[in-house]
Amino acid sequence: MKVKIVADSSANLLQLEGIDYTIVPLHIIVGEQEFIDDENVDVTKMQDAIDAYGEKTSTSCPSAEGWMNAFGEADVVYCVTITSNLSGAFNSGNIAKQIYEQENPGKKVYMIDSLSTGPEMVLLIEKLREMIQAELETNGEDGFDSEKIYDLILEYTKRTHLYFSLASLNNLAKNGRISSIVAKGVGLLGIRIVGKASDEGTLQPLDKSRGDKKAFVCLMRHLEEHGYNGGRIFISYSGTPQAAEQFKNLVIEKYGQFNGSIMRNGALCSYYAEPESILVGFEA
Ligand code: X90
Repeated sequence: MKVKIVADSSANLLQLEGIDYTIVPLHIIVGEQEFIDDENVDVTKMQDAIDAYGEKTSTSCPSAEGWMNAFGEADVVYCVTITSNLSGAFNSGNIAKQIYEQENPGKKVYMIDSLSTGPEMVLLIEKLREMIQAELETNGEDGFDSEKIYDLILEYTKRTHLYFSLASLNNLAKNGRISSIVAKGVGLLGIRIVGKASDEGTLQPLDKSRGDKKAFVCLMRHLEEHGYNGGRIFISYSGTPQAAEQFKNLVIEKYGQFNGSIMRNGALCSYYAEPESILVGFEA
């Protein structure tokens, strides 16, 4: 029996050891050019193309066909998507699930709406991997209880969160992913928006800070208030890694350890969380 994890590219996780895993890319559209958010994408080149173009750019979610191809031949698929409230990825995934299950009686696709993106998706993917491996070890392929793992991952999503510090809301606002009221007044040099993924899977701004240092103190306070206590944590960054390293050091100062890793944003997250931004996914 083949068990597989599939995620869209907004997780910023190209590979996963020890289990069958595939990403499905979102696309970034810059005039005539289309950047496919897979292992070959050149994020710097994309950024340059956006700057040079000067007109409205956009993104698109995977098609149902894209998802179907990623399911491959697997008997059980766990599919983790970016929030259904800001992208059509979860919807197209559901269409793919229906077709796949109809065409392959007995096979099963579980759709998991992260109501988030980036490093919070990584938490879900890592947890799925651990649970799948443990289940295969304990009960073997014949006794594999796929439904149980689905229930447990939905439980786990209640303990995972995404907070962020964003350097700009430009592309979010231009593409209608936040209200224009929220975007107003933002974009000044050095201003950071600290916020979180809401329970509904939308962007909820919490504070404005001047410069990374203040933003990170603020971000850390929100983590604590939200029950972070040194558990698993992933940070993703756009542009250079310095900001992520700085925040990691704050975590170490405060908790004596950094139980996770830092990763670079792919094309989709770099497009919306513009250079100098970081995303922080953590367990509480
Ligand atoms: O389907 C598409 O074209 C993709 C649209 C994605 C829109 C949102 C991307 C957010 C990326 C920005 C900061 C975190 C916000 C989290 C809110 C849940 C990252």
